[in-house]
Amino acid sequence: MNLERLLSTPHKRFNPLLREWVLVSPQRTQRPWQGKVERLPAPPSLTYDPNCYLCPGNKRAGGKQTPQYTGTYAFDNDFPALLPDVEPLQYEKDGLLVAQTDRGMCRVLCFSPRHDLTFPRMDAPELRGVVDAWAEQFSELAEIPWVRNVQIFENRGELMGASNPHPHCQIWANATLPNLPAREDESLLAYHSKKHSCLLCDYLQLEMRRNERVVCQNDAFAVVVPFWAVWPFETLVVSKHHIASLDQLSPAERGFLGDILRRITVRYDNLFETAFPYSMGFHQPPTNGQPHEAWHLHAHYFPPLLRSATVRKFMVGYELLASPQRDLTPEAAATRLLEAGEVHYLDRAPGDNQK
Ligand code: H2U
Ligand code: ZN
Repeated sequence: MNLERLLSTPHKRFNPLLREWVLVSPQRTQRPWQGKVERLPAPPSLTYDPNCYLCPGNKRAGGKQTPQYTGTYAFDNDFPALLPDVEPLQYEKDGLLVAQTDRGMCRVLCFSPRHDLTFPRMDAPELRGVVDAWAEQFSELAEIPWVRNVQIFENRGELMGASNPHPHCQIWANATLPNLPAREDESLLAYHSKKHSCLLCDYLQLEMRRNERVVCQNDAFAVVVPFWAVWPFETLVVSKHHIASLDQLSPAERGFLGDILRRITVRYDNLFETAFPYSMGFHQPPTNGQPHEAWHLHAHYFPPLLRSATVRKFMVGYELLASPQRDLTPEAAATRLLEAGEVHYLDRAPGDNQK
């Protein structure tokens, strides 16, 4: 059967990474909206903000001093969610009340000393510096014997809960596998043992052949709106080569990673001519010193905006009680992202409509 026949009718799509379904309701995109209208803050205009905890030379909330850094700057989170020295404790009552301590570390990585700079407007050396810092942080944390997962993630924008507009991400490393990396791990391993090939290699080949959801690509990475996307403009960044983690990237591939992330974030900003909010992050294999044949480096972007800079998708009723659901089809979202172009709207000359 042709996908066309599904595009105007309610249907379910399967997410092979999480092994769950998403409900797609394309007939519903025209529904009226009299609900919440978001007010996005104006992006910072100053290169240095004396009140920002992350600007060079300023005092942080915990009292420590941020140095006069010039490139990227990583530091231990002053308010960490995980602690490295916790007593190992287990609690269990009849298999119903189950708890245990988890050991971990949290870091913050500033992308740039410039308060007003965002990922889509960084130049190639600046982007390369961020990718190098990610790879370095991953390697350093993965080498700690008790660390099993290194989660690199960025919350961009107030709407996604970022506490500060200064360009930065967070890195949490802990001694157990969190829910979603654990589910991906199981799915990737199950696929690999059944088909003797890699789920994401096979998926990417399929997407490249069909060219229905590919947004952009370079020599080493491609960005697709996944067939099973939940968020309206969700994307998946997949390495073209079968590599498992950031530390395995060649120098050239590090450049290509910076390039592809800049290009997808330019497209995001161009969609509604706004600093497009999202949560993004990498998924990499468990850091247990084992080879991970089934694993394939990728990043997810989960942006909440739906039809304009002011109307967001809510994960509520049906999503909380039954299953994720979307109206806009992933194919329509990919077309919108393709049309958004790769010249950042703030960098266009006045009167220039070129994208
Ligand atoms: P988010 O913007 O994604 O919340 O990340 C900012 C992190 O920075 C947050 O986890 C930390 C917060 O705990 N932080 C410090 O460690 N020191 C500070 O002075 C301010 C913020
Ligand atoms: Zn700042």
